Amino acid sequence: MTVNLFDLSGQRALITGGSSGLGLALARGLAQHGAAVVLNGRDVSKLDAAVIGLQAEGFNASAAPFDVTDETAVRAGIADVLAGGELHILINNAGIQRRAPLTELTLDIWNEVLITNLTAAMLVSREVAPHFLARGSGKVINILSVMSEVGRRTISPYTAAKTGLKGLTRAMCAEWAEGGIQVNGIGPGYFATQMNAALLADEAFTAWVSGRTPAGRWGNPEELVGAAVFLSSRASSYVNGQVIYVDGGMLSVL
Ligand code: GCO
Repeated sequence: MTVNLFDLSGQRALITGGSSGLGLALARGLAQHGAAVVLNGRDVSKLDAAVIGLQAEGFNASAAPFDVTDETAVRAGIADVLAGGELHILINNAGIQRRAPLTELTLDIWNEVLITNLTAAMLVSREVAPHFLARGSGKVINILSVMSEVGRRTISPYTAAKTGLKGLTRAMCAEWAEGGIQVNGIGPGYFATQMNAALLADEAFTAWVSGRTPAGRWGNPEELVGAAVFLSSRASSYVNGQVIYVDGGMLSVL
């Protein structure tokens, strides 16, 4: 009898920041492997357009519009998601990028990045975990970055947040693994997304990424799906507290 360890049929996944970029690519990828996907976002029209697009492709997709940085909104939003059915997978993908030299950084920008890229993952996971623990199973995937390992000029809040998210991944593992939850991270390298539009428009920077990445190119959002399907599936039932870097080799080579 053939077994497909990566089959997500019967699973329901919530993807924060799911209406565009890597989040939407991950939602489509999990749906392609059988999961029902719930897309979260703050912009309702953008979110609805993404959901309608996935539904038009024949996937089971729905919207969960709430602000992942607002504790009260998260509590109500997760209650709504759970009222719609069981949840099995949480992908903490929501994130922003704000580039500025540290000496010009405002506290507002620092706080905005840290609360969106780090605190939100805690708020959403803290709300979802009790349901996973009650069932004795669940998957939490935090979307880190190569900036969880290295720094680059002008992105200090993002780097601090993504490094913190690596630590939070391990902390969640420490508290929830015994309860049947696998918590892991995925660390993308440089991917061609809207968040990086300014970088992609900069020929010198794009050339630097291609030269600094052993694969010699930027990643395509759908290239992140494999790691997400693996970490969402039975194939990773004994994988916990780990980070899979999908970076074309960038972190492994000087
Ligand atoms: C930047 C980029 C990076 C990448 C990604 C790498 O300004 O250097 O936004 O942060 O997008 O996060 O993993």
